[in-house]
Amino acid sequence: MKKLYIVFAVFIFCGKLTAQSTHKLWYKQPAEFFEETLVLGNGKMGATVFGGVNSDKIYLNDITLWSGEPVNANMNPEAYKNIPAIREALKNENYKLAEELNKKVQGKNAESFAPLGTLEIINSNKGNVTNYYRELDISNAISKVSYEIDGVKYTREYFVSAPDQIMIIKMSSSKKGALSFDINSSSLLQSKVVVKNNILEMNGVAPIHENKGYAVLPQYLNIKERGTRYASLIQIKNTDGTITSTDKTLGVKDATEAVIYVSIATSFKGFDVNPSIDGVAEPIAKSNLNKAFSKSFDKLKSAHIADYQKFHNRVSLDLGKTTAPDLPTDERLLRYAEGNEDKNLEILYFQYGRYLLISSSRTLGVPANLQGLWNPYLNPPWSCDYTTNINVEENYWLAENTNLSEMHLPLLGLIKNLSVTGKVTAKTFYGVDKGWAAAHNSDIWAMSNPVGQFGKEDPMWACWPLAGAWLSTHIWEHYVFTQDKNYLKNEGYSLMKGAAEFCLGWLVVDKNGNLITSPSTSPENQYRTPDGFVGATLYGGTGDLAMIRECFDKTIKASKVLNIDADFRGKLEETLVKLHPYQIGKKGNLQEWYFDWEDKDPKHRHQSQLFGLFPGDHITPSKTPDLAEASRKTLEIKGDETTGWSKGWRINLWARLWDGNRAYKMFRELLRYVDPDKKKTDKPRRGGGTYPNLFDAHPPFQIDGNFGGAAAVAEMLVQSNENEIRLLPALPDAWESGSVKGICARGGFEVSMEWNSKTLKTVSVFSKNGGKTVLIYGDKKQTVTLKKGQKLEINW
Ligand code: FUC
Repeated sequence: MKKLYIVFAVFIFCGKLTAQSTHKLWYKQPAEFFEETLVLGNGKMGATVFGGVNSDKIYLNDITLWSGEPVNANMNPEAYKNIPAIREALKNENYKLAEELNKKVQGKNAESFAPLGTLEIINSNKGNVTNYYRELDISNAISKVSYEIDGVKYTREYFVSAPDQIMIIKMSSSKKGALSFDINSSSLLQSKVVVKNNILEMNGVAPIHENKGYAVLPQYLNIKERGTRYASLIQIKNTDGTITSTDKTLGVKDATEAVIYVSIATSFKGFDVNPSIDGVAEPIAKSNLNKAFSKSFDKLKSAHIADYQKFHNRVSLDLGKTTAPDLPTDERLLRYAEGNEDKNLEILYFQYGRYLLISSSRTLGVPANLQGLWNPYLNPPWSCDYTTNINVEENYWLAENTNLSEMHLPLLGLIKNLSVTGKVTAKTFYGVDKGWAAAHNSDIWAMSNPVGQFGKEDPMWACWPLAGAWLSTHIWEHYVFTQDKNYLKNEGYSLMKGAAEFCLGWLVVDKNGNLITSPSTSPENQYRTPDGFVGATLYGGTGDLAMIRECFDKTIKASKVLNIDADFRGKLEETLVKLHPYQIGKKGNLQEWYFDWEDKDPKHRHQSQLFGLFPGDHITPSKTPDLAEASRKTLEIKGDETTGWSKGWRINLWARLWDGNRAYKMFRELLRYVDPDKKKTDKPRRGGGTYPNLFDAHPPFQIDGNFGGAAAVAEMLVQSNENEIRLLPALPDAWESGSVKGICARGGFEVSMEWNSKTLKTVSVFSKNGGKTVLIYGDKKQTVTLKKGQKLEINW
């Protein structure tokens, strides 16, 4: 017995418990490719860790380091004058002309999220490496590397702290004085590196705008008035050995333990503030470094863990018994992709989505971008910006329901900024005097104009002014989950109203007397007219109208909650009933286009016509069964093979159709193993899925699929609106027994449940602010009324 205990203790000590983990990503080798790295972040600073033995590369990002400067929203002041001619062409069914003219309603493209730099630790202890181990523990947001050389065990521990705004790397060796290494700093941007007072310092500037090849022109360094500055400061605290330095490196010789402090900052001070004149980087980085350097490793670590767990621990999930073997995460994913059961991997993926949001979304006005905040590229895919026709919104689908409401605030901050630039966009591009509009892309400068480089690019994606309508629904979601009336009153409602005002001004009457948008596009699909024209510009696209329905519906609800603006509410109510109604096509599908035209690509990744089913909620199997059935048919026609984010969306759509098994089938496909983009193998595994580090593969890496997939897990377990909570609405057969704690529901409730043999056993509902809701499980309903802070437990 004693022996057994010892064996067990050894396993625990090595961090390699045999039950496969719900909270650890681990590997037996360092990362070679970006999609194998382990990422850390505090919502502002991001670190991408390779964990190499001889050279450990760490990419550093600051979420506020972007190319460009505050946008001049008035960039195409007469663009709106083209709208009547486009409408006329559309009225005459001259789609080719309308498409051409639509290009005149374009502005500049978005700016790009910039990589700050790379920190490299060059290890002086060379030799034969054994027992290599690398992990990221998402229960405490700490990554670790360990290995042995000639009998000496080396360990590294990495975390990025939010309370202390610092990255910490603790290096240690099991043998006294066996640790020696050097650190260097470099950047793909303009930079200068110096070592001063044993601090390795790098200063530089982001490019003023994205240009071909993304070259940062040297003269920008000397133009004081332009561009965001950045700084990175690195200092080492040693217990023994000596600190060494050259003019470009900092190191330690013959130590047993050393702690590396990494502080970064930028001069970004707001979307409308010149980052060169009014902001500084180095003094902020210095001040954070000095404060943190005075604290011990243990103190920093416990503050970091407490801060992170405050969010992480709010939700737990258990999916019942599993027989999957314990494997490194890359092998585990491969095994799962072969169809094997691994419930704890599914939990890990869900919690990893939450981990990524906590780590990337804590900077007001600067939400998680296309790659969260982990970007090593000068010229990242799609500029790593905010694409508003799905991607940035999908990033936030899990924020409220998985109990991370605070992480939603950065997006709500961007919406507020967009309402400022968007007022100019509404007037100058669309001729609408009231309200605000945003278009296909945005960036840290809250750019709201339609993109396309002033007429150079395809209207299929560049010309789409409905982002304000879509984004405004996030404000309602934040309110309806948190019941934060002050936020709605003081800030949220006016933003919603502004988005609705633009829509009111943008709608026109069609030949049947109904209201439609014109011009319209349906992100980013194209139609084929009966005479063979393939285009994007049309009138009355279903997606536009679905977003307007949601925007109006939620704005009406918000005005009722606040008991204000009765006249405006009346106008929205009147307009809602005049919108061109949904059409069911000859194939039984929900029509995407005004007419029952063919799609250029019937399997297209976007499904904006289903917006009302998810993320909206005006289509449901109970309220609108015909439209729900047509939505199902649409999804069937599209098939399940698609990009990462699109799979994430479809899983949520199937969940909303209460088809748990189909949702689960697609969830498994979202977790299909995908090789790193640059890895050369005979039979590369590509397509939408998941990379070895559990990053979502569009491909390339986009974080939206991670967030959409995690949100869908919650959506399969709990669905809600302001009046009701549906329990286990889309439970797949594979999740026969399990329990969940802390899922949030609209109305300000928190739900925990246990189920067995696919049957609900117990449910507990906690009310944040007091209120009434109806619990629905299958055919059974139960009304509950709770006081603020009250919790009710029911044996169902
Ligand atoms: C939209 C999508 C693409 C890609 C890009 C970032 O334009 O259609 O698939 O995800 O955003």
